[in-house]
Amino acid sequence: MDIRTDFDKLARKLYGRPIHQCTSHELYHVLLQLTKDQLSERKETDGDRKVYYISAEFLIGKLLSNNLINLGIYDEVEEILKESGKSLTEIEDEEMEPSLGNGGLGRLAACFMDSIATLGLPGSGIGLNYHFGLFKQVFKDHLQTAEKDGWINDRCWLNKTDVSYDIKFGDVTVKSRMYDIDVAGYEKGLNKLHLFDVESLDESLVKSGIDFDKTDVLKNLTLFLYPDDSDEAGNLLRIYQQYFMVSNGARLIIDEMKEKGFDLYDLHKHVAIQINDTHPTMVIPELIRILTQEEEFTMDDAIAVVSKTCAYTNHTILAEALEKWPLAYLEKVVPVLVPIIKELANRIKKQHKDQSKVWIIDDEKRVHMAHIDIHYGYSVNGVAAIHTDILKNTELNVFYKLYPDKFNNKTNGVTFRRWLLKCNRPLAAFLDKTIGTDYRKDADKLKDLLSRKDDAAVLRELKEIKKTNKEELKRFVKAREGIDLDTDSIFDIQVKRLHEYKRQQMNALYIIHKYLEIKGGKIPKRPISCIFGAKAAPAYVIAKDIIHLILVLQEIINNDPDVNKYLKVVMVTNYNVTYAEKLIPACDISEQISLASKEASGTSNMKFMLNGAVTLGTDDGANVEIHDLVGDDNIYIFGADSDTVIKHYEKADYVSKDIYDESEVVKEAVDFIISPQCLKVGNKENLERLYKELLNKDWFMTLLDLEDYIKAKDRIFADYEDRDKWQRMMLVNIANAGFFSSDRTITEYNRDIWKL
Ligand code: 26V
Repeated sequence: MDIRTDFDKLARKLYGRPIHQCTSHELYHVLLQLTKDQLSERKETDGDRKVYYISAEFLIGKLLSNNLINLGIYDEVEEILKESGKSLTEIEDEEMEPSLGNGGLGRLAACFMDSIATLGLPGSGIGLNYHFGLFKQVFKDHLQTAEKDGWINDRCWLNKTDVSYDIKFGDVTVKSRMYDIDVAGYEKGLNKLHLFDVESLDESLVKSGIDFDKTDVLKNLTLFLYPDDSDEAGNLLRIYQQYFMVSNGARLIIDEMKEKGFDLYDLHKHVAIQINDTHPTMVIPELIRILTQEEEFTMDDAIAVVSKTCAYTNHTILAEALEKWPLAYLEKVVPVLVPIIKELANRIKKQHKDQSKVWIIDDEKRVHMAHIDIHYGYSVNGVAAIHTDILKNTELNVFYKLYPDKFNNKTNGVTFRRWLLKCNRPLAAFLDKTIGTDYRKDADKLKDLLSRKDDAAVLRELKEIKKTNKEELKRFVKAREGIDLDTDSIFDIQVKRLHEYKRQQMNALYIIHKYLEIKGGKIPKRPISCIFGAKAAPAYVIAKDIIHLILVLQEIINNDPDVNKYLKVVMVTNYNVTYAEKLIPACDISEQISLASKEASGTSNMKFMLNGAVTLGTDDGANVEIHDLVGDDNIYIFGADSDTVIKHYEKADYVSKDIYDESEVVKEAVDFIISPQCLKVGNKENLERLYKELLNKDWFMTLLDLEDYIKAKDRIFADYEDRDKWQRMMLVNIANAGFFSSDRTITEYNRDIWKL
């Protein structure tokens, strides 16, 4: 049967009406069902060796369009809807986006699942079924507030399975339930994302905002992703979550081994477990526990087998983000694991008596989760070349000396299905027409575009596509934020989690600088729209202050008739995958301005590049590799390099106040934060705290790079006026983006680590 017949039949069956008489709400339901039926016709990819990608986050985004693309029925469905006077975009609005991730790390896991499926590799994702995900960001009085973000209903992609386990904690036993989401590969392949939930969960525990009783684990365990960990109860809950995830995962893996008739002593021959950051680290002691206590392995055998099965990916060098759980917390939540962890720790301590840096349990009785992974895993990888180098040479140097062969780099990637074919249909159609469709399966083929870099018609078309996408974003922003964007202005966009090291505050200081310049009569050649999207962790005070400053600037600048013709500021509400899909194709300038050495990779930099934006960034993370690929002429790099920054930290010789005192431009911008104008709109407490932080601490060296940033930004704005040059830069960036396909990344993981 064909799609048209199935679609119509299903509409009549579910709603007793033909397609053209159904509402968007009804049609979403019909298409969900139709797609699920199609997915169920694909056979799950299987094999004698399988990877399990365990991650606390899978930021999957909406799935309808993506599934339609990967099933190869998008165009047909779009056509059928069009004939009935409906649009797929409207129908997509009916889908809820699950916010099962914080940012890059979670989105990477989702891109990896897409590539694993597309490449036909046997592999499952293992994670948690958070009912309210992260949080929904709402701005009130120029401040971020958090609300719950529900997504689970009878119209979501979850399929209930009959897999359930009893998970025993120190004080309570919890019954789990596994839910699956099908992950379709492009044209072929089907894999499963397994999300574990608590049977006894009680959503009504959440009263106002995102507050809830943190002590009642039976009812709260999977309510939220990373609940506020600023207090002990929040921290304990994270440990409950992590153990719940890995214990379910370990049981599932062992059950699948047994079902296939494999010997558990051969676990490492049939299974690779990729540990996504340290959140799933307890899978190592948990597997050892199960094998020794339930399967009669000796400790030596269990450790040997598990160590050959688990591989660890590091996603950050920030010390505060590397998990160290107090042993006392683990004793409280997972007492059964503590003897195993102690045994693992003792073995290391005995081997490395004088090297306390590599111990698993430190003098303060804290368990260093990454150390478990490095000692008892067979692979340690960073996520971009510079990041892996810093791990080897600095942060994890003692471990690198012990295990040089374990360390390897896997530069991140993004799936081109979502970040090109889905989010930028005009560009995909243009590429199909200009270089053929091979790039869809072999991203390197984008290079064929390079031969057209002096073709005026091609360049003109690229410009028109950007304009179309800017108009689309303008409509979206108007509807969501009530703000008017000028599509002739330069769209300068910074979207990512709010963190001081990512330096949204530096971007804000530039905006102040430009505002003051315009007020002083220096009018830019072309209007500029500065767009931000970022959520701040609810307990991260300075991050919320930075959001406050941006919202205050938005209010002042957008309402100043002298300025708003030339400069606009938009902080979009509740930035998520859906918003990213609108922002990225419309972007001219991609802001990637982290303090060099601190951004492990970044992945929005890759998405922006692929969609024809030009990077303005520091030599950090994957920017370094973008720079290598496109050359000096097609990227704007500024600021101190990572060696300089690392030296400043070593010598502790960075004093932001000195820079402030020496530079009039810096002083003027920083002082504006506590100017009467800002204080009239914003809160004294928030603004003063941020001002003082910049002057007295500035741990992430914002002021160090500010002047250079201003210069680079003025240079990039000037170059934008050379329209030919700019369009050629767009083309060169798109053509070189093939390296950043997650298909390439997963091919490398498989070649070097999983060997499926
Ligand atoms: C976590 C936390 C939590 C506590 C407070 C401070 C803090 C700071 C950073 C983090 C990041 C945790 C790991 C993470 O999300 N890393 C991101 O992983 C992406 C995918 O590899 C990568 O592109 C980003 O550069 C990296 O920041």
